[in-house]
Amino acid sequence: MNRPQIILHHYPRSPFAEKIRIVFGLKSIHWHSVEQPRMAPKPTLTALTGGYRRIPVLQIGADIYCDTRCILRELERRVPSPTLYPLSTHGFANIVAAWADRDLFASALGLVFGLHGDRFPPELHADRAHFTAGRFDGWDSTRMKPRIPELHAELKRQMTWLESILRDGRAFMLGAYPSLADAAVYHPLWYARGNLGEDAGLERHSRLSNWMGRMDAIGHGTMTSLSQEDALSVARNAEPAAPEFAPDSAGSHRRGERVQVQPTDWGFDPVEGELIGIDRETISLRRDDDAVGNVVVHFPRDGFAVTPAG
Ligand SMILES: N[C@@H](CCC(=O)N[C@@H](CS)C(=O)NCC(=O)O)C(=O)O
Repeated sequence: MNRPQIILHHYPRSPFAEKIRIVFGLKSIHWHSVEQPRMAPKPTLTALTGGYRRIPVLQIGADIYCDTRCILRELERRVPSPTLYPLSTHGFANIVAAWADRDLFASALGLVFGLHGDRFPPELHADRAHFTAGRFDGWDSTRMKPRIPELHAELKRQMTWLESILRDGRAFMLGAYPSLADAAVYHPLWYARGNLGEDAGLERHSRLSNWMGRMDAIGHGTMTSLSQEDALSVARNAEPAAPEFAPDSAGSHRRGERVQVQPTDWGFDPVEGELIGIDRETISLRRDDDAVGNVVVHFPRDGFAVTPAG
């Protein structure tokens, strides 16, 4: 039987994409890489998603998974071993990941934009200003510059916490095996190290530096490049799978209603479609698109708002 292609839409320098790539390594996954621009417009990506432009996006046939939380849930379902939640670490791993994706990422990003904002082209600054609609300052180098000392202190404090977790000699954040917590802590530090070098201050935390070395060694699995056009035809030639939803957790939402789904933190482009399912973890919308035909777009509940379309 042919295994469905696992396609990642991403760009090399994206930290959230690195969170997924390292999980490909952890699970020894063979995947297809579609490189997308780091700024809007991203016409092939938004043809698949219906407007969502953040990176990364996972595509499996005509199923489109937005946001790393939703992507990882699907990867864990399809490739359960080795698990992202070894030895019942589900709750801890998710809590650490929520902190890393938000707080650790915000200090790493703020410091990169504060220290090196002038390295980025004006178009990128304009794009990120639109992207955040002034509600998240991390990508704003003018606002970040005066905060550099505070951001340095914050990142140092966060790295000290992580160093102290590793003090008992454990190999990974939650014990002997790598988990979601490791992937989530890794991506902001990978981004800080890649952009700030020694200024990131990792070398001053020897256990954390060694842990980074162990994470680097995990790699990205094996990868084949795919063109944006080929990814669109994969979607056109596939039918969306029929997902399962947990009963009794749809709240006031009804299957079949037209809704809008929108991130609540940054990148507020809404996606409209027919609600085909919703539960505590996932929101799934059907869309019919001229370029890609019938697709189902999946989002996590966490960090997304669902409202009636209108
Ligand atoms: N919560 C989202 C965050 C995704 C995110 O913010 N990605 C950044 C790149 S690392 C982005 O989309 N930046 C704007 C862009 O690339 O156009 C996730 O977990 O996927």
